[in-house]
Amino acid sequence: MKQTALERSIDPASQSMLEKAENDGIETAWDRYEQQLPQCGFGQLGICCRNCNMGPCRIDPFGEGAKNGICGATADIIVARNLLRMIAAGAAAHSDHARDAVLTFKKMSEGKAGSYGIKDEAKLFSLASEYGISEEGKSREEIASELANALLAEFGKQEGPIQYTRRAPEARLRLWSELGIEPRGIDREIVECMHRTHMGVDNDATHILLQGLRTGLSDGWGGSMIATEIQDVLFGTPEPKKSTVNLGVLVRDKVNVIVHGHEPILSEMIVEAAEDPELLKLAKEKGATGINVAGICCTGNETLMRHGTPIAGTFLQQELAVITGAIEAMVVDVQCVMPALGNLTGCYHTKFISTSPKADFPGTVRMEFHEEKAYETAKEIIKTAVENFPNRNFEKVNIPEEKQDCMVGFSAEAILKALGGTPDPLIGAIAGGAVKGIGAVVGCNNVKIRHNYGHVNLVKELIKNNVLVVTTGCNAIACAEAGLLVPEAAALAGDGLKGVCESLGIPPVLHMGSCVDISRILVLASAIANRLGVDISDLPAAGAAPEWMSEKAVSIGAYVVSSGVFTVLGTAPPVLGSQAVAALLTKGLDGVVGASFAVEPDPFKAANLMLEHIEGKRRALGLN
Ligand code: CUV
Ligand code: SF4
Repeated sequence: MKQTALERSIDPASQSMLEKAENDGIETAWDRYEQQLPQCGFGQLGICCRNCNMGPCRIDPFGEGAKNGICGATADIIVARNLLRMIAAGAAAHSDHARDAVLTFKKMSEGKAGSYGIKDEAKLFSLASEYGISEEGKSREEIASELANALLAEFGKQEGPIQYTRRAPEARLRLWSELGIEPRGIDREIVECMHRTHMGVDNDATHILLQGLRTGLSDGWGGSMIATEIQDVLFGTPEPKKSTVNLGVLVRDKVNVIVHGHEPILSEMIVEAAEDPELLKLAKEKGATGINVAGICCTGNETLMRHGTPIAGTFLQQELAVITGAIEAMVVDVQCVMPALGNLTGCYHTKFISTSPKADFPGTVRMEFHEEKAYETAKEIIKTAVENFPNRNFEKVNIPEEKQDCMVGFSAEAILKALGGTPDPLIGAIAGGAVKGIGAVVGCNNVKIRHNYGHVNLVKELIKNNVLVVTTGCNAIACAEAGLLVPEAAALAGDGLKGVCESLGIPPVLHMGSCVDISRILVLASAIANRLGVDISDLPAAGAAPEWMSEKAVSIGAYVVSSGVFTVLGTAPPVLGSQAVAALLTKGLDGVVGASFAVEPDPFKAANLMLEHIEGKRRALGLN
């Protein structure tokens, strides 16, 4: 049975575009999901293995058929190995993004990246001092160059520690070291995952999963944190600002350019190029009143956080944006970009422009980006979009009305500043019970869950129960679309949280950035834990990824839980084919890293699990 638009999304703008897709005879991810049903049971349970060419092997989940692969691998081994490969891929994605950001930073310091500069000097100095780089007698560029080398070394290091892990509370560091899961070098951990999962290497589920935790940590406190920090130096550390979200940010009489993917390196330039007088003049000549840049996914979050550039939608709205018929160019870099956009853009006038040397898709115009000529490439891209404006078929255009105001830009620095420079007022509010605790809600959309239903309901339930929510990624966009990122949303919060938000003038849900910016949440959690002299696992805090889908989310789960934060997943990862692995993830890890996972698709029940956890931590701290 085909789902209706109403069943597919809770968002009215998305519903109307799903209906338009239907009328235009266009297929979306939801249709393709239905074509996939029923999905393969072996795959869902994680019990098929293709790691060598004696296979593929699969284990019979009912215990009647094969219990072992040809090499003798059990369900436990196969499930654990498959999970480790997911973590490796996710950590690789975040960390390779970080590497490129650092390489840009290095080129900038050598004067070889024309249009880039140092936007946050204070952060440059503080990052350098963490590495023991002295400022004396050096230019900013020299310091930047030394810092770039130190950061690049984190990837190829053979022995740890990764410097930013030192930001974690003392007790956490001791625990990691006792468990032998302190990451050594970022690339080393990822390579070791691939080695261990090769046929005939690591064949003990627990042993395999410990490597998963270590690799996750090399992402959260390594790759992701490096990406966040260095992007702040290059583009500025986000500060609170206002913007708008949802498909209604597209403008009928302007050239609409979407930036989609994950890396802000090029999109920063695109935002700038869109204001270039020469291009604005050209836009007028082509009959448009201006140029409108809007984001999707985390590239969108990056430009939103730093410039207030509007966001057109979440992961599952990438196709819907094209279906408006009003997009002149869909500009993509890496990650979470559906190859389906190739066919889809072909049905409209939209130019699909791929920019990363690493990522191409069917039907793209390649406009490869290199730092040396970043601004020129960005101008070229905008020009292509502008010249495409006359090709727009206005009869096919239908832009939903819906757009929502939002307040964004809550970096850890900005939150501390809003609190007057220290976490004390927040700690006071938590101790006094006005704020019960902190909920970190993150992650993607997933067609298996009604679009934004999990995100919005979970977050609403938390704030109603006086849990302050910090958010990143597509959860943040979903919350923004639901109107939760404005100070007025305090009205939806419980009395305690409402009072705190009103006195500070902040929303009850704080947008901390893109997915790599989950590292900002780690920094904030550490600041609070360190101030209290406790471990992160002692804090009344819990995490959730209600609609996650990407391998990156698995790596995030690994580092968030190993950092001591109980985390609820809205969809089950492919591990249920092994009782041992499932039990380890949902219970066993508690005794190891002081936190574990739960799986709960119902956002109301998920919120309850988080609230119970927070209450338990409050009791243990002697709070009420
Ligand atoms: Ni990186 S990883 S769908 S964009 S949050 Fe959005 Fe965030 Fe998931 Fe991708
Ligand atoms: Fe089969 Fe073992 Fe090869 Fe996997 S590694 S495909 S279980 S023989």
